[in-house]
Amino acid sequence: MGKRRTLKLGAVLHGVGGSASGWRHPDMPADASVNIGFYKQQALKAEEGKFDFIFIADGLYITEKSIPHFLNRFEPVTILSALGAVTSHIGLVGTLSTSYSEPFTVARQFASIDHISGGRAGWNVVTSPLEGSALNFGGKPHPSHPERYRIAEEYLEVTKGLWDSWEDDAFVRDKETGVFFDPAKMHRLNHKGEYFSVQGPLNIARSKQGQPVIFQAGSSDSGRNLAAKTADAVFTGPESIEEAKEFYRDVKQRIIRNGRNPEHTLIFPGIGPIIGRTEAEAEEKYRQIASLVTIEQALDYLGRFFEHHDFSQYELDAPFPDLGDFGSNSFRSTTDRIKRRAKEQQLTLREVALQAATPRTAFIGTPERVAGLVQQWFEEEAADGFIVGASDPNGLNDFVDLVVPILQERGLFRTEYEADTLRGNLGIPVPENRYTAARKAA
Ligand code: FMN
Repeated sequence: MGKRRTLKLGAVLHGVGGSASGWRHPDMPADASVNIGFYKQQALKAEEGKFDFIFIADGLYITEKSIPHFLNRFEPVTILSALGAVTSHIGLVGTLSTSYSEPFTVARQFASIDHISGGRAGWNVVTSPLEGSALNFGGKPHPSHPERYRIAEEYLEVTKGLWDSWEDDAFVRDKETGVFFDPAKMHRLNHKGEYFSVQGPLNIARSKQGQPVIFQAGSSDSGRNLAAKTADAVFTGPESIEEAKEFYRDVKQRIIRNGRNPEHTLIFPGIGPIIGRTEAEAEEKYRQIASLVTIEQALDYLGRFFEHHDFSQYELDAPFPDLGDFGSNSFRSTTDRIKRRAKEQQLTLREVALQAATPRTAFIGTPERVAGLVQQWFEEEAADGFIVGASDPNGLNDFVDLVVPILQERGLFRTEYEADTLRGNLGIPVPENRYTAARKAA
C-alpha cells in the first residue's frame, strides 16, 4: 500500500491580477506587478500558510490589448531569485518557454535558483502558445503546436542531462592536496538531436534536491503526453470536478503507460477562490470584481486566446461565431473548450466573452464551503493539490487565514513543513545522478 496522500498547495503571484481591471480594486497597489514589496509580502504570506510553492507565470508577446499585468511585469527567474533570499521553506516555481530559449542557459538558471534557495526551485515548462512571440526572437516562424511539443521533449532531455553533469561528490575541494574536483565524476552530455546540439558539461553542480522540479501546463493530447513522460507536477485548468477527474485519470494512466510511478507526478488544478464570511459577502466580492470589466475589455481578453483575434467585428448578442480551426495552434485545449461550450450551451459572443474574462469560480463562498470543495476534489481524485490564484487583492490572505486552518484541523494539510526542499515537501523522490546509478548497476 502506498503512503497516505496529503494535500499540496501552490500560490500564483500575479501582480495586479489576471483580469483587465483588477488593478482598479481599492485594495490593490496599482503597480503591484513590478512592486518587489508586494511580491515579498505575498511570498511570505504563502509561506506562513505552509504552501508548497509560489508560482510566477510568464508570456513573451504583448499588444495594446493585453491585460495590465502582462504589459509591465517581472521576469520569473529574476523575481524568484530575489524571493529565494527572503524565504526559507517555500518552493519557487517559474515559467520558462522551451520554444524561445536555450537549454544550456535555462539549465544554469534553474540550477542557480536551486542553489540560492537550498533546493527549492521548480520550472513550469511551457511551449509558448502566442504566435507573436516569434516576432521578438529573431523572426523565424512560430513552430506549430505538435512541433512545439517535440522541441519541448528534446529540450527536457537535454536539460535533465545537463543537470547530471556532476556527480554529487564530484567537488572534492581539498585545500591540503589542491584537488578541487574529481574528473571521473564530471560528465559531458554530447547531445546531438533533431533540434539541439549541446556538449556540456554544465557549469554548476546538482543541488540538495538533485534536480529542479519539472511542472508542465499543457492540457492537449501533446501536453498530456509530455507531462506523462517528463513532469513531476502538472498544472491544469478544469471547469468542473468531472472534467478534473477525467484529466487526473487520463494523465495518471499515461504516466503508468510510460513506466513511471503515478504517485510521483502530482496534478494541480488552478482555482481562483473568492471567500466571504457569508455566502452573500462572497457573491458581493465577485460582483465587485466582475463589474470593473467592460465588454470591450472582455472581448480583448477572449481575443488573446485566439492570436489576439478582433472579436469586436461580430454582433455581440448573436450566437458565438463559427471559427473553424482557428485557435488550435495557440492555446489549443482552451480554445477547443471555449468553442465546444459555446456550441453546446448556444451562447452568444457577449456571454462567451464575459465568462472568459470574469469566470464565476465554483470555489466561492464561506471558508467552510471552499475548504469542503478542496477536500472533495482531493479525496475524489480530481486533484493532488491546487494552484491558488486569488481573484481579489485579499484573496491569498483570506485563503491562508481562513481556509488553511480548516484544512489543517481536518488533517488534510500540514501544520509544519516536512522538509526544506521542494521535492521533500511535495513528497517526490530526489532523482539519482544517472552516471552514479549506471556505475552502481555495472
Ligand atoms: N502558458 C504560458 O505561456 N505561460 C504560463 O505561465 C502558463 N501558466 C499556466 C498555468 C496554469 C495553471 C495552466 C492551467 C496553464 C498555464 N499556461 C501557461 C498555458 C499552458 O502552457 C498551455 O499553453 C495551455 O494550457 C494550452 O494547452 P496546450 O498547449 O496543451 O494546448
